[in-house]
Amino acid sequence: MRVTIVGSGFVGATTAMRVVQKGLAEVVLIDIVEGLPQGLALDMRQSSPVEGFEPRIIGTNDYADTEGSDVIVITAGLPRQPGMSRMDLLGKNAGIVREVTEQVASGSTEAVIIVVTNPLDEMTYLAAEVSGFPKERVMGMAGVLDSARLRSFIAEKLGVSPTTVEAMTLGSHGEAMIPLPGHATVGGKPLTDLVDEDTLQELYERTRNAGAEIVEYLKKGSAYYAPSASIAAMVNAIVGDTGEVMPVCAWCTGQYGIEDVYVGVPVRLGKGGVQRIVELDLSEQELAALREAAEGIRAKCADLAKV
Ligand code: TXD
Repeated sequence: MRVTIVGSGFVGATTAMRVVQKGLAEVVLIDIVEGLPQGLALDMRQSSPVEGFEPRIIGTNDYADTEGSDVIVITAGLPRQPGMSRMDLLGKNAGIVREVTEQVASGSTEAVIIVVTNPLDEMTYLAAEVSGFPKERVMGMAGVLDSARLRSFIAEKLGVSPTTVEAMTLGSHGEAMIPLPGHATVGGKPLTDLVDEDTLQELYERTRNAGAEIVEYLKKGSAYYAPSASIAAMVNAIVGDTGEVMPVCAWCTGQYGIEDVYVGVPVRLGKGGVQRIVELDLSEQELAALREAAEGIRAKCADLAKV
């Protein structure tokens, strides 16, 4: 199995490290900056005897080296600066995502693409359009991260291990995410039995702003440890054909009454990408919010034609 990671910045590099360290696949790390992916890959290879991993990792600036990849992760682009919204990034990153998708897709026509670059939903749509790949082989990473953030905040609030917390968010990435209180559990107990409504809202609010909270601290650049962990979980599901259900930015074809648009929904992830969109029992309110998020994304994707 071969995974190409386009963009060797913070998210790309930490993802590469996680993928080889977990032994999931060999990795090709590529960037426009000469020497950067080569240096990082060399450094990571030198950690292999200590960490005890075997997969090959190379760094390159040449797309010929990425040929025959099974999974392509697109992280190339500019990260948000303090005060910058994800939409501010649209124009800048659309050009980059268009260019890298054209180059990487032609040599790996059977690959599954995971888009990470922001604004996530729109960049996922763009990569699908530019690659011409079947939509089930192009998806975006956001829901796993938003859900992980919510799960970690719940665990902190209740003073329990984060491994005992299950929760899922759907919809658009970030500010427009939709938490599903009815599907959140702590040690198997419904979250709604353990915290009051105010606490629930406080947890959701913090999750919505989680990316911005980190950007404010870091000043330069945005989060990468939780994002790369989330990407690696998706790579694991695809290369290992695990069939795990995860919230992913996926192309809907009528599920939840939503058609022909990318939006965050639970999917069964495995060989070949999105194997099925899972239709959960949602409340009227959640369903309405999901449809609204989908229409918001549809409108922003139409803006792509103008940039
Ligand atoms: O949940 C999510 N989807 C996200 C998204 C979570 C975290 C970060 N998110 C977005 O990922 C973020 O807003 C950015 O749009 C991307 C990458 O974030 P990262 O923090 O890794 O940014 P860096 O460190 O600036 O790295 C970007 C790299 C950098 O090395 C550039 O040289 C490279 O992208 N780059 C390119 N590589 C190849 N080809 C081209 N054209 C190119 N342009 C820039």
